[in-house]
This record gives sequence, C-alpha cells and structure tokens, in this order.
Amino acid sequence: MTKEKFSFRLSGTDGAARLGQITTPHGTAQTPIFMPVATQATVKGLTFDEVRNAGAETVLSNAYHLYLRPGVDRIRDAGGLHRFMGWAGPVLTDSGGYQAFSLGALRRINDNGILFRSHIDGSEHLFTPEVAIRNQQLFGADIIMCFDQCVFSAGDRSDVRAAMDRTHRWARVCYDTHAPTAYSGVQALFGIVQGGTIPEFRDESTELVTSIPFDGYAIGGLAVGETKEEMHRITRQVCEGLPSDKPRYLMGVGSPEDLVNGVALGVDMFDCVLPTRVARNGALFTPTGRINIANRRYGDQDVPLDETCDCYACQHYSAAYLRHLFKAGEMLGPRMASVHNLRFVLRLMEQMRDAIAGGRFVEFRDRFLGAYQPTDE
Ligand code: PRF
Ligand code: ZN
Repeated sequence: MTKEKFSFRLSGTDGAARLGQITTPHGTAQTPIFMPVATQATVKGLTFDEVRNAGAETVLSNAYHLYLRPGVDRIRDAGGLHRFMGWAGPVLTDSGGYQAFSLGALRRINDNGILFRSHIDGSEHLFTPEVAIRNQQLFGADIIMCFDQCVFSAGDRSDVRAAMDRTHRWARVCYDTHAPTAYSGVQALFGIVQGGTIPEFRDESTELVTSIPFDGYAIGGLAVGETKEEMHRITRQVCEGLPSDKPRYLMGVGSPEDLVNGVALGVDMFDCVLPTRVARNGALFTPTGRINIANRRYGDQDVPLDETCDCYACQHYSAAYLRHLFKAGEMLGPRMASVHNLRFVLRLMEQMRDAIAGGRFVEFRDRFLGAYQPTDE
C-alpha cells in the first residue's frame, strides 16, 4: 500500500456551509470536523479507542508541550507521535507559538523568534519558525501549523499590527523551511491568518497568507476575549477571502453554538479543549444547553442524562449514577462526562454534514440554535 499524500476534496456546499474530505497518510476524515485535543499526547482520561468510538477521526496535539516533555528525540525515537501515543488516525500539531505565549513566561520576542521559560521547570528555550517546523516534522503529524503570534483580546492597534507583520514574516520562513524537505510530501503545512478584530488587518493578513501556497488556511487570534459578534464578523470576512479549494480551520473554537455558527460561515475544521475541560467539572452538553451533573435534581433520575444520546455513558448509566460518581470523587465520573461531551460535539458535526448533504443546513442550524441555550464563559 502506498501512503496517500495530503489532499482536500470539497464535495458539496449548502449556502456558505461546506462538505468535504481530508485525505492524509494516516487515513481520511470528513469535514466539517471537530478535532479532540490531546495536548500532552492524550485526550485527558480517555483511551484512543474511546476517542475513536465517540466518533473522532483526527486529533490535535501541541508541539509546545511535547517539545518540553517528553522531548522531540524521545518521540522521534519511538517512531513518531502516532506510534508513541497509540493513535493510528490523522494527527494535527499546533506549532507552539500560541502555547509559549499563553503558558510560558515570556522572556523576549523579536522577529527571529521567542525566548520563553518553561511552565514546567522554568528552563529557558528559544522557539523560532525554523525550530517550530523542525519539531513538528520530527513528531510526524499529518498536518503541521505555521509559527504565529496571536494577540490576546483587545490589544492596541500597533500591537496587533506588529504581531501580524511578524506572523507574515514567519509564515514565509515556515513555508521555505518545510517546502524543500522530504517531509513536505507527507506532512501538510497550514498558514495562519491573524489581525485581531481590525477588519483592514484581517483583509491584509488573508491576502498575504493566501499568497503562499499552503495546504490549508487557519483563522487564528479568535476566541481570545473578543465578543461573539466580533468573532462571527471576522470569521465571515476571512472565509470570504480564503480559496474554496483548501481547508479552513478556526483554531481553538468549539462550544456547540460556535461550531454550528462556524460551519454556517464556511469553516471546515475546529479544535477545542472546552468539551473535555468542562466535562471534568461535571458540565455536560444536552440539546437544550449545558447542565451540571452535581445538581441535586439529578439525584433520583434513574434514566440516562440524555435519552437521545448514543454515547457509552448514556447507553450504560443513569444521570443519578453519573451524579453519584462526581459526588463521590470517582474518576469514572470525569471520564464518562468526557465521553459524553465528545460524542455530543462529534455527533453534532455528523448531523451538520448530513444536513449540508441534504441541502437543509439552515433548517438544522435554526432548530439547533433555537433549542440550545449557550453558557456565558
Ligand atoms: N494560533 C495558534 N494556535 C491557536 C490559536 C492561534 O491564534 C488560537 C486562537 N484561538 C488557538 N490555538 N498557533
Ligand atoms: Zn451521552
């Protein structure tokens, strides 16, 4: 069997919503897709069989964390990230810039790269676009990301401009580092659009990043403190400027309502820790919104939390039992809550793909959003 190269096929549209398929050396995945997050080479608390059974086709991991621990050489020597963590399907790694900014103690940043202190042991490290690409090549993910600089929430105009210009320079360096190597035939490289919430900057960034022939394009710098309206406005604007024959990835977005709105605007790929993070605190998704399983009202509910859910937890356990697990501090509680929330968002993606294929996406969106009460974060 010869390994497939990366490709994206757009197979249908319904309004701006798109149906497609991503092919990688580790298999295919249907889009729109939600990618569960395996930050440290694990979706917290779950085996990859459980992740796959919940409907996941691709997972995301973080080069920042893996570089610091267990280290690039360890993963390369283990035969790459797929073999090391025991997941045979497609993997996407984030480049590390975003995490170094948000988690590491920033020491210095210039056009060359960023010097930061590890959040684990305080040791000092330099990330440059060349290093970020090299690390991701050695991890062996199917899709790797450019090294970028994200400005968190309402930075002032000159900060947003500086970070965007740097992101553009780094995009070129990332492309030039990856393209001539043998890795580029096997690993797709995605560019990242930045520009904060400033429309002219977003247009400029979209134009510049798409002038480089990346395998796909990501929208970065959103879901970092701006309003939902701003997020939608910028997502719509950027999507309109992206080529239709390449996948579009909205980074770090993943509440149920944001997934539905993102698909409506033409996004193909999403990742987010939200479903699994809130699950560990007992917050579970239902068709009418998020509930907390520790609530007294579930104490005597000897029926599944969600009768319409086909996840392992709802098929085997009652709401009262799940509440008991959380109240008793049993680790099966956070595990089953994670299975349920992952299944909820992955099923939502399946439902959206079916609706797009059937030409009834708007109807589906309106029905879902009409019933689902978002939680303010
Ligand atoms: N850049 C990168 N990773 C990211 C983001 C970004 O802007 C975001 C923003 N929501 C999440 N993850 N490289
Ligand atoms: Zn369930």
